[in-house]
Amino acid sequence: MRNAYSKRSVIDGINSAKTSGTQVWRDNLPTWCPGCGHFAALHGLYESLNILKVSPKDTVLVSGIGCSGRFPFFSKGFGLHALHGRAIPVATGVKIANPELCVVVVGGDGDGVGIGGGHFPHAARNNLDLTYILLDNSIYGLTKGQISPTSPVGMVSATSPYGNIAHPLNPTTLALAYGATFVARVFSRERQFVSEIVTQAIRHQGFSMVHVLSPCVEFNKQITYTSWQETVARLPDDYHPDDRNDAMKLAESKHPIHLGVFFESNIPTFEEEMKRIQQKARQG
Ligand SMILES: Cc1ncc(C[n+]2csc(CCOP(=O)(O)OP(=O)(O)O)c2C)c(N)n1
Ligand code: SF4
Ligand SMILES: [Mg+2]
Repeated sequence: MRNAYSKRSVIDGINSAKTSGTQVWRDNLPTWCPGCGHFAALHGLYESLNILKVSPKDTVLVSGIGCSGRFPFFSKGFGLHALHGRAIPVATGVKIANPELCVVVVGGDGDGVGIGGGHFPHAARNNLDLTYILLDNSIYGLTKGQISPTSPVGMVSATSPYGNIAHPLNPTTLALAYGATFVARVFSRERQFVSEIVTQAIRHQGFSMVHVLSPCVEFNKQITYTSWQETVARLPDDYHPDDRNDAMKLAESKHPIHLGVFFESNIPTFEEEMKRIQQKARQG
């Protein structure tokens, strides 16, 4: 599998990125390991912002800590590298201070459903107009390979030499249960699809969550491009993402792991409600 990410293919990837029309978004070259799933997610985000014609001056990328947390360093626009697990509250402050900004939150599985797991439900239930890109590699990548809240039972890692005994959380079903108004899952091998779905997520008015299956090629030897490739499948063509219970059933499936938009609904955002209450208060 690693052969697919030879030095040549990395150079080809960089060259094709140079001609993809996303130059406006690129800053420093990513320092991730060659083949890391986070590359496709980053490029998918560049493409989405390009498609939506959002300018860097109107964009804020807020991240937590982790390999995933390095997004703001590799993108133009404003960026905040927050504390571990605290990207969502920081992004909440940014969005409330200036609702005109396009605010994208990026974090890992450890960051978002481990240490930061208490913030995710509240941003979702409040329907803040944020896009949350959750990069799930089922491991703590930056700290070199400890089990995370999405690691499967039995997984051997630096902190589980005899196999993980805790049951994994599923970020997609969590987002649905928390009341997120746009919930999707993608696989970082499919960059075009990543950018299509992230574009829809940013367009969505309200809290959108994109769960990205994003392999850590360095430290996770169990959850890999190959293992996911063998298990993923697009949602059925006739599926309509308008029923939370139907979405939950499909999002729970492990064979296959479905990809696509599970759920979307349009209700007032937190910012709209805040404006309404401010007007009411002014009227006395
Ligand atoms: C308060 C705090 N606790 C622990 C750490 C150490 N730490 C840094 S990144 C990380 C886990 C990152 O894993 P994940 O969020 O899955 O991101 P990945 O690196 O896999 O993309 C941990 C435990 C920290 N920086 N701050
Ligand atoms: S350690 Fe894993 S998550 Fe971090 S850059 Fe390398 S492959 Fe990616
Ligand atoms: Mg991780």
